[in-house]
Amino acid sequence: MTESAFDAMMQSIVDGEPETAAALARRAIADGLDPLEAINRGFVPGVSQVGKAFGCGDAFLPDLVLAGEAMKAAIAVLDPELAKRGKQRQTLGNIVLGTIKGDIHDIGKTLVGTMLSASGFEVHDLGVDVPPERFAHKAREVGAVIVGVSALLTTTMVNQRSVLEALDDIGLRPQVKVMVGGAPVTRAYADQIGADGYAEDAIGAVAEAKRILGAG
Ligand code: HCB
Repeated sequence: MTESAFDAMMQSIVDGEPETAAALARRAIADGLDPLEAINRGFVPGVSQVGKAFGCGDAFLPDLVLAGEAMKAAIAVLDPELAKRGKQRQTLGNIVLGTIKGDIHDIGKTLVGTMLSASGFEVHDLGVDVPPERFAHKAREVGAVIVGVSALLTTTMVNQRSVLEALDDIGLRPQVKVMVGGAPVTRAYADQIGADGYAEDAIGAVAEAKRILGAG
């Protein structure tokens, strides 16, 4: 796969073209490219570029929406391929995953879920805008070993702490571990709120989940 193919993937996100993004994803699979490499070297640089432009006023909400839709179209093609590669592994435990209350960003969270299930975890994805208590009750219902909480906004990352409190309220701390992530979240922030783990990306989330459980 040439650099120009990765550039085309990036550009399809910047231009907000779901059909082009999906076609490039299909071609990547046909060419035998690792789907994760397509995501990390092709498509993610596109959302990063749009995010930066939005941050400094050079792009607007419709650009963000279109970039998100193009990214989703690419991931929808690559996702089954990622899952296929991780099939037939032993179950490492149940993980409850979701994007925190007030936040509807789900692309990264979904990717984390795919990689975790491809690596042998049973993932219960609660979706977006999830209240802290819902994470806790689902964790109890499925006997989760880890709760993964995503936040993409500085205004919603503060709610990640409430998930720890909600788990504590129903007696699930410290046995149920909490792993946080999302663009504004850092290891220092995770430590500050008392989370057990933090990951910068989906691959890191798998390694971190195993580390937390001592299964690394
Ligand atoms: Co959104 N948005 N957005 N957005 N958005 C961001 C996040 C900004 C950083 C853009 C900017 O200003 N530079 C910004 C947040 C600023 C801030 O708070 N500091 C922002 C804003 C402001 C907003 C709105 C408020 C805009 C508005 O309405 N005025 C609004 C908020 C809506 C809401 O949630 N209530 C909004 C809306 C949108 C959409 C709907 C248009 C769209 C989301 C579509 C969707 O998700 N279905 C969107 C998008 C696409 C973005 C950017 C461009 C990309 C996000 C993304 O998908 N990244 C983003 C800019 C950016 O992040 N660079 C921008 C790609 C994925 C793969 O990365 O970081 O999500 P990720 O996930 C990684 C990683 O963090 C980690 O692994 C993932 C996979 O590698 N990880 C975990 C994530 N969760 C984890 C959990 C774990 O346990 C472990 C690891």
